[in-house]
Amino acid sequence: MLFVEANGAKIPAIGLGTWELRGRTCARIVEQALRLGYRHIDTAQIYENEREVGEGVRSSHVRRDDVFITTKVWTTHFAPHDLERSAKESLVKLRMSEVDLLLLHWPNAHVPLEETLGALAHVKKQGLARHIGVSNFTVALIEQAVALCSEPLVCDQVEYHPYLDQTKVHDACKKAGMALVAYSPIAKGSIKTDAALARIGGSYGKTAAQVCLRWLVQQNVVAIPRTSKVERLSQNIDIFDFVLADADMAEISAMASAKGRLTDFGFAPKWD
Ligand code: 1BO
Repeated sequence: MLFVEANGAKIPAIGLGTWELRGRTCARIVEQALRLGYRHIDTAQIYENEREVGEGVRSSHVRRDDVFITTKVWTTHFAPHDLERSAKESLVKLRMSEVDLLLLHWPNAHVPLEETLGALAHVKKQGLARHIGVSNFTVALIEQAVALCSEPLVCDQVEYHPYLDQTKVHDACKKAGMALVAYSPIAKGSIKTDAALARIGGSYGKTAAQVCLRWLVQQNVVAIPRTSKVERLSQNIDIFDFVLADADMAEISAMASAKGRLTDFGFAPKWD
């Protein structure tokens, strides 16, 4: 497994995303993923599965220190006391003494960013999170956050796949020494049937989804594909034995379109 290093954090390049995985399915898939070699699990308070993620980690018998766990604070808990309480609640549900990475899940214009970041940095200093970062932040918000936070931010977790151009956000992350973590990296499954990616994969003996994940990792991006199918788990980490040629990287990068974004909400920021 490759790692992406960012402001002191060493993040496994492929993680398991758990958005919309619930109950027994979630616990079982986390356990299976760890048994297959995953060392990075991504959850969030709003996913309502932190308890099951913790259960899956324990039943895998992989040492806690060997697993990189990310969770996220929901936007209604951005006032300083709420943020600290929320982080503690997540740890109780996970049955862990700290997470490896704690993120602000989405920007919230109704709470001053400086106050929220102050609380996030405080939670880190208390030892509840080894690293902190943000999610769904635009370039302008990344720049503000970096200027306001007393502790280093290690990533911006955003939607990223070949159909969505994230060059500006990626450049802002690089400038700040932060990693870009890609959620929905196979575009909610639509990459699997992409003819161009399947053709490229043919010359490497890989599937379209594997080519897509390799394209992300080869840009030093962390990807957190979600699946509830065990056979897909193995395929999604079987991407470290080939290298995409420059021409293939460029062809995939040219697929992005203005309509590529799949996750948007009324409360989202004005995207770059
Ligand atoms: C509402 C959750 C979006 C992805 O984490």
